[in-house]
Amino acid sequence: MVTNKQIAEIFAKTADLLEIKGENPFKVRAYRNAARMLENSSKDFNKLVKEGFDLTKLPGIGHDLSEYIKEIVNTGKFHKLEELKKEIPQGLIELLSIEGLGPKRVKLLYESFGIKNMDELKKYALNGELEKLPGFGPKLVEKILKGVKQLKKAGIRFLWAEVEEVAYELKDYLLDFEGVEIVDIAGSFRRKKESVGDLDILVIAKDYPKVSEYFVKFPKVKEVYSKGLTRSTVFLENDLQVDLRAVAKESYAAALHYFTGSKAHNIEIRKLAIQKGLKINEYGVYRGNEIIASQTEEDVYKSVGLEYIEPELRENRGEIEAALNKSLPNLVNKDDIQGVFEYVKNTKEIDNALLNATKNHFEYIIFNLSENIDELTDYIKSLKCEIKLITSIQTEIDKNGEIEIKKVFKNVDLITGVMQKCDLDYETQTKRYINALKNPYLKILLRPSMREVLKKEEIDVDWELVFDTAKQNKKILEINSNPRFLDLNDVLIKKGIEKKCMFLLSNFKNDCKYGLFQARRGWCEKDNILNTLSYKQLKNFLNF
Ligand code: DGT
Ligand code: CA
Ligand code: CA
Repeated sequence: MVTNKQIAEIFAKTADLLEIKGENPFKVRAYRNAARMLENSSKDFNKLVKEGFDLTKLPGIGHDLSEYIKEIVNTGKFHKLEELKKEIPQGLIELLSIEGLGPKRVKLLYESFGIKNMDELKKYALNGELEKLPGFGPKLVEKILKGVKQLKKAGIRFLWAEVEEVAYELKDYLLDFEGVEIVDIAGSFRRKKESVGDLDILVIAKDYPKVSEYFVKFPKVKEVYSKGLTRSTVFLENDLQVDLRAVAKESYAAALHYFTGSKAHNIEIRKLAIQKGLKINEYGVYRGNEIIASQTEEDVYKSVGLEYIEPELRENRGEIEAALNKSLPNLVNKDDIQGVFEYVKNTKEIDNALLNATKNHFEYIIFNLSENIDELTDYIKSLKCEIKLITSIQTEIDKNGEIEIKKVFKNVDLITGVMQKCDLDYETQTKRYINALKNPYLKILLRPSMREVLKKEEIDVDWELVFDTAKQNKKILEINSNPRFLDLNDVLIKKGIEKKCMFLLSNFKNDCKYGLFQARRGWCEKDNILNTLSYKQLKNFLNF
């Protein structure tokens, strides 16, 4: 359901972006007027559209505006705004959320200095250039700087892999302190979410004030934001926020559960507790005033009638129903992996992959080659080892969904494919995917949705149909382990699993751990992952 306010916001945003773009002021004003009209109207536009009411009968609504409102009610989106968002740099749009900066000023900043994002804005604010612009006094510049700082703190997210090292370093640092018994990193970090907003650390310690003193002296702390009796917050050098909380021993399981989240998961658990006449909060599970579960998280779940739910699943995406029905997935583990898929570009990378596979006792390696193919296939063929070596050639898939192979290669077992970047509409793009997945030569689709974590959304196609087609044609979809891509994402993996698709967990720097987290967040069991098969099973499945 779309509210009047949401429609108004879409029009107001459209007006802002048109103004930044320097469009005709009349057009800009028309959108602003439409926004105001919607906000002040006592009519429910969502309802009117759904009832098929002719909006042009209302004062001040012409044919165009009526169509726009219908579009927004029916699709939740406005194509003109979507187009503008593509045209105008994202950073420029973000500048609008800084207090004191409207579209006129953002436009002026862009035209005067080419400022396109917060970092550039900050630079010009600090070097004194900003104050030279008409209307930009020292007060405004100060306000802008404050706004930049707040927004950066509120808005930035980090890749999980980007905070991994410092997170564990900080954990070890805390554990080193006398009297610290337990340290756990909870929050999205524990749920292995591809990106994290901040770190939520829990400690059990004899003397929390002393631990807190020690915590803020961690060498990578840049700024101490607060230091309280049970909670302290700092910012690290890279602007990552870290919250440290002291927890009493008797509350630890409940606290760990609460601060692991997600919030949506917690809310559902709390509802279950209420149904059972219990109360759950970060201090414990209570019946009346008595704590009834506190030793482990298993106890917390048991108290509300559930099996233990792995942190990766705690997103309120069906895990609670599954735990009630005892149908939770048995998530894939690192130990289930029998062989690896490696992107290799030269013989050194091949040697590395071989060493790594030997160390991990893997049965086979699939080498994915995209360049120097003749040289590398010869090299692979010349290697003498116990490990079974499989070669795949990476092809590009063109805008029609056809694979491009420049020549016939010898000693090749498999063909993989990546979609070339093509701007196509939803229908055409879907057809292209379907066509590619029906190609008898293609076995594995790499980087299936072309996404980038925090940067680029997955491609917009009919995923249900794509998964159905992949399943019917026995095509494999990659779960890419590069923490920048993690393609497919967790939500799509889960959809694919419901369609019984098979996924390949590829390696990144000789390791698939980030992809494994993603696979687990997408509810993958062992049987959903191609490279948990033995070599014999694999050969059979892929038919090479
Ligand atoms: P992030 O930091 O944005 O990547 O995501 P989280 O999940 O780490 O969220 P954060 O840091 O805001 O809070 C940590 C956990 O604390 C969260 O996962 C669940 C819990 N929590 C926070 N606020 C609330 C709340 O209002 N209600 C409930 N039930 N739990 C909350
Ligand atoms: Ca967090
Ligand atoms: Ca937090």
